[in-house]
Amino acid sequence: MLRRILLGSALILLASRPALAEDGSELWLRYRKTSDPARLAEYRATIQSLVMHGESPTLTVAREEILRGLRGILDREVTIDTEPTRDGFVIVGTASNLIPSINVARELGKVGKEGYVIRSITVGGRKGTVITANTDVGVLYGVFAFLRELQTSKPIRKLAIASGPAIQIRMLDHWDNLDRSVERGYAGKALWEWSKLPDTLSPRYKDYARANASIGINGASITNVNANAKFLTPEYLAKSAAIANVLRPYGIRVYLTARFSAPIEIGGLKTADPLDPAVRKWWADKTDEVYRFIPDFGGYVVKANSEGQPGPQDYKRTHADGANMFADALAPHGGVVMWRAFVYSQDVPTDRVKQAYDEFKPLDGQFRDNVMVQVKNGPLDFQPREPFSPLFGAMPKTPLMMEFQITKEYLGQDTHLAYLGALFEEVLRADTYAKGKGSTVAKVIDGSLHSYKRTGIAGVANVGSDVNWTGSQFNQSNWYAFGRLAWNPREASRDIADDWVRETFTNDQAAVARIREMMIRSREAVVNYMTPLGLAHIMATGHHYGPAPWVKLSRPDWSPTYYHRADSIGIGFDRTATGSNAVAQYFPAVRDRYANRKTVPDSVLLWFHHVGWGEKLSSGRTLWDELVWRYNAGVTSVHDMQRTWTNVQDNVDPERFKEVQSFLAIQEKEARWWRDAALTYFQTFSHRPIPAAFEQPAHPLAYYQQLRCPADRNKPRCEAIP
Ligand code: GCV
Repeated sequence: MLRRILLGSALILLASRPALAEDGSELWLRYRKTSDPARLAEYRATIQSLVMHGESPTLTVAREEILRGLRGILDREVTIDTEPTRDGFVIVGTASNLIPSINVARELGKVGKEGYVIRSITVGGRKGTVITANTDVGVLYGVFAFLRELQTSKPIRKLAIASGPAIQIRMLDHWDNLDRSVERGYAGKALWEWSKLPDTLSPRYKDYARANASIGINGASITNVNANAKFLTPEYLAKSAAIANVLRPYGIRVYLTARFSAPIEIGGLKTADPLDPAVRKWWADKTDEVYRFIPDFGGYVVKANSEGQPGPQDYKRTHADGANMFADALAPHGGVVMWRAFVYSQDVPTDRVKQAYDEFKPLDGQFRDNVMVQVKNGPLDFQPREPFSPLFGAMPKTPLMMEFQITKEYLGQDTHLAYLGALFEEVLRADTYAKGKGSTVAKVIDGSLHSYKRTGIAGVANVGSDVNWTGSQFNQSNWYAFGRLAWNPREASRDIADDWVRETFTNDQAAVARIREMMIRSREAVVNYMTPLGLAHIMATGHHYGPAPWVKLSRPDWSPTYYHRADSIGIGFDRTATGSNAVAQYFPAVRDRYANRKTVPDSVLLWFHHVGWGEKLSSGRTLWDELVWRYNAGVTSVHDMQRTWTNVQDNVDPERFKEVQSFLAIQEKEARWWRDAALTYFQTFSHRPIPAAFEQPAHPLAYYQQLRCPADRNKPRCEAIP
């Protein structure tokens, strides 16, 4: 009787204990108990004790992480041993911390400073696993990689993994402001609580560092490229230093954005001329001061003479003069300057997409060794699809960094589901033909094509103060995919999505496949319902959220009409020799393919050509019908995504299931809005009907033109959209 009463109260207790909230805050580091019983038995047998020698802040966090991960995944504690004296040991450490009988020198010789080796081994007749590296941070990366194997339910009895990063600097660029607003941020406020720093350290800084280290990110530029000189004052350097102290054990270096006019604004000088000795001395002294605060400071990221930012051209100097001034200040400390190539001006009469190449290509060879030129993936501005920037391959003497945008400024921001792994992969695999076939963009940025001594890749961060970090559950996958591709730009985005789904949601085979395929197709869905066939920049002015292809501003280079050029004859920007000839900036094989109407892929057709409404495309449809078809395909894809998500309901926790479901509903509504707004507008030029087989727009053009959709996610959305 007593037993029954006790049992009963235990049940009540269990029932009343709140379930662990699945709010997305744990990202892909959830470390839940392995669900497959056979796999769990394998893990418990293979992982019984942890042997870990060596002391350092990085090894301490590696130990913390492996214990935390194993506790969750195995659902029990592992024994801590000093020697591998039993089967199922896991020995972790740099080669110098391992016991001499473990010889992994050959593998370690191949993985570089930050790489790791994970191998199943036998020591003194005992079976176990070694996680080792040449450096402490390599060990940390190895720990995360091992935990990933477990989280993705891989067999671990015969491990033989050796991996090192292909790119040296793998960083996030935060566009975070002093007031905690985030330029193009859709996940709440900035992570950095400037007013509380340096005395208060949010626990999120450490979780941010863990998440980054788990995917190999080793740098963070923590301030907006539209820079504020105040960040370079001692008061703010102390705050940045406090952040750097938290990130350091995780192998992450802090970078800051440098406002070109800082010598005037906070230095009391009359000029910021990069050739002026007083200015040069000011930057040298300032940089010495930065290193006193942050001894392992990575360097500066600079946006100059771009969108109103000050720069060397204000003093009739070149971008090389400007970049070299910073480079000289940083060189004694081993720092680098990342000089952005995102420059264009309405005063330059050429096609905006030509301007970065025209400006920077002639400067190849004029930059100091510690200058890296940071180039956006496409020649315009992070559109749902652009061809790769022609600068890739064109500057063999200057290390070019890739700049991707993880925050989806032009791809539906927080609510629309668009897996960017597919976009990143498309760009990285694009062939520049700089040195013949196979000269991919990946080979440019990993340095192998031009033997760059420095290599780097940056992603504009999508993280903020939201509980789920990124504004939506699926936006986490873009942070994840960026890190994974930064480590290995040749990895398939599909495999990365597979891992992410397993770590984030479920290991159920069928559900994984469904969610993964939904992700893979999601980017093309967005391309189709926003900017199919190579259209670009037809988003609403300013916030860039909804459609506004009709907008014509006093600045043509910000005007949708400038980009789509629709008229009674057709649509598209002629960038061939009969137009702006931007296509000539590519190497001949690419140039000829894009310039020729017969060979240009449909995906970038209207980027390079003005095409008649009635012209036939490869599908056999006229351009107009193809446009209608694609816009509708985009909407249909979102319906498919909704169906897929419903089908995995049983495999996903209710909290996150609901959130994703509600966002998909927004996406469906807004995909139709995009389609109907764009088609009713373009129809005023084509004068062709939307074939009867397709859903007809619910409203006339004037209705769509008066809709306003605020950028701020906390304001009401475009509720009136049918
Ligand atoms: C930081 C786009 C964005 C701007 C951004 C700029 C850049 O134009 O809309 O917000 O400014 O790119 O990359 O510098």
